[in-house]
Amino acid sequence: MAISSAWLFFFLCSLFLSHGVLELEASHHFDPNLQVSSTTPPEYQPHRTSYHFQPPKNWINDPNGPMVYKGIYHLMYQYNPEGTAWGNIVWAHSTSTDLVNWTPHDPIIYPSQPSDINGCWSGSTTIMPSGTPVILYTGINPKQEQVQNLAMPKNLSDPYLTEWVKSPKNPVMSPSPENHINASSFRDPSTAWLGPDGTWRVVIGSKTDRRGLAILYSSKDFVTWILSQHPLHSVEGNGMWECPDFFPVSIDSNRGVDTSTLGPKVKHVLKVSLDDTKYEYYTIGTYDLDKDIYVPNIGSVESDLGLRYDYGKFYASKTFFDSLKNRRILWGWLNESSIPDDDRKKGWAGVQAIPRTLWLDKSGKQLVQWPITEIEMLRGQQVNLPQQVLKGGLALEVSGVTAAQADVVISFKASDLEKAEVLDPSWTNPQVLCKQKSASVKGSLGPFGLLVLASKGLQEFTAVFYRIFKGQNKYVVLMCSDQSRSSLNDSTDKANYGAFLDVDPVHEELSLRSLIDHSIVESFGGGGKSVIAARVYPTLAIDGQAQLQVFNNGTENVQITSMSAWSMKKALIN
Ligand code: DQQ
Repeated sequence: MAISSAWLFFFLCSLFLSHGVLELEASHHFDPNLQVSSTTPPEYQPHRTSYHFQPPKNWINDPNGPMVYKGIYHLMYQYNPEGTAWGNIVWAHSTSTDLVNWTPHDPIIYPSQPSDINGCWSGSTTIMPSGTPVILYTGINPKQEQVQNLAMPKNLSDPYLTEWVKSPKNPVMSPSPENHINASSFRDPSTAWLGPDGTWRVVIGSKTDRRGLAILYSSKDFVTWILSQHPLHSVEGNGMWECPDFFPVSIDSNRGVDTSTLGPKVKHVLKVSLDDTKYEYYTIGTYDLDKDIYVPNIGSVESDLGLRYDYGKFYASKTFFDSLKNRRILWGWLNESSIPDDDRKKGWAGVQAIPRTLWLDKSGKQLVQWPITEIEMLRGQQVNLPQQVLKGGLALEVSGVTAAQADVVISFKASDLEKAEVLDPSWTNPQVLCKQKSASVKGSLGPFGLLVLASKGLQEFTAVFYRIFKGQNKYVVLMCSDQSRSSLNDSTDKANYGAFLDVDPVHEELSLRSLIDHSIVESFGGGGKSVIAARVYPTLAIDGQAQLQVFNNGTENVQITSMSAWSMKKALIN
């Protein structure tokens, strides 16, 4: 551990270098050449991940139908077997006994009948009361309409469920002139839930003009579905809702509950993935089964004023109830921030975030997420820093860990809170604030946090940090993930991400955990109250050349109350 002399260099350089943000469209790419660009990925790949889920090659996007069946975890996902851009989509399939190491199987759903001949898009699994899983997924029919299809396992005694059969009744839900459903915006069935009235309900993402919709269907037998008179919920102005997820959370415990659980002990969560922005929002509210409507709590909204699972690059997520360990687990897709041609050269694009356990915070105001504990089985060599004061303007290098493949946990305590900068009331957007006040912009209480995937001379680094501001009646904590200096490759998207963190620095320490995996920095602030995932492509800070530092670029001292970092082992993935 040594005080980094490079810190001053980084700070001075940053005054002169541009922090321009190149926003890449995070949507599916449609380049026809890249849709069939499959090659053998090069042997040496500094950006390939070691413990995040990905197939050996090609494009992946949304997680589909995650579940546990007969003790085996299943993950299906949108996959292009032929190229490194979105296209030719099938449901690829892997299984695991620990959610960390994964075995690949053949795709289970691919175009084979009229109702999905032009594509097998996202969907979900529902576990029947008998224990049998069934899949509802979106198919694209010969008229390019989006319809919903049903599939069942062929052999229930096979815990790996490698073969599935499609219902001869497909499609089981379709747009028509009578039902006024928009045929090009009708997709991504959720996990269904069963009411005490013996009726199944499911929501499908849609829109009418600019109104985002969670269209509701009901069924007694899971085959014949009836469109409800009204959606479960809808909001004017935010466009197409993709991948809706609707589930209960316990109000007095961290334990997950089955998707059909109702009653006074639960609140409900509706998450929507906004096609327009490629961000996800969730609300917490109340589900009235008799009226079949969901009403978000007052102030809980699907917009930038509302809550997100992740304030970085994270999309098309889906939860499932893990009946083995009574927890709800969240999967989400981390898209690339590189240009499609770089994806073609490396032979793959897209990874899944580390599965996260998710529950309702004791305040009832938001969800909390934490990496599944199983991931800790990969922790190897551990390094700790002793408690100490980190003076303003200084950085410490943490040596002895594989900094490109690590799990880092740190806590800070700030004492001179009265010296915090005053929060301008117009600073309401945390991402904009993190863009304006990047890691190199000196403050008073902050920026302090981690420099990860840092090169020796700090020509490259990703900074994950906090700033504390004095708000009107309380202190406000800003969490940022600053990618603006993450790579010397200027073609990548280096947008900064930010979130406000609901932690009171007067009484609480500020904890931060970052999972670093070559081209992924997944950071959990305040024990998982705000989460930011980023994709970065260093050119110097790779493998053994990457460094980890703790830094304080504020004028005031902060205390490091605890810090541990682990080298992470490689998982056996596909
Ligand atoms: N991806 C799928 C769609 C979904 C979108 C297609 C979200 O079903 O709406 O690959 O990323």
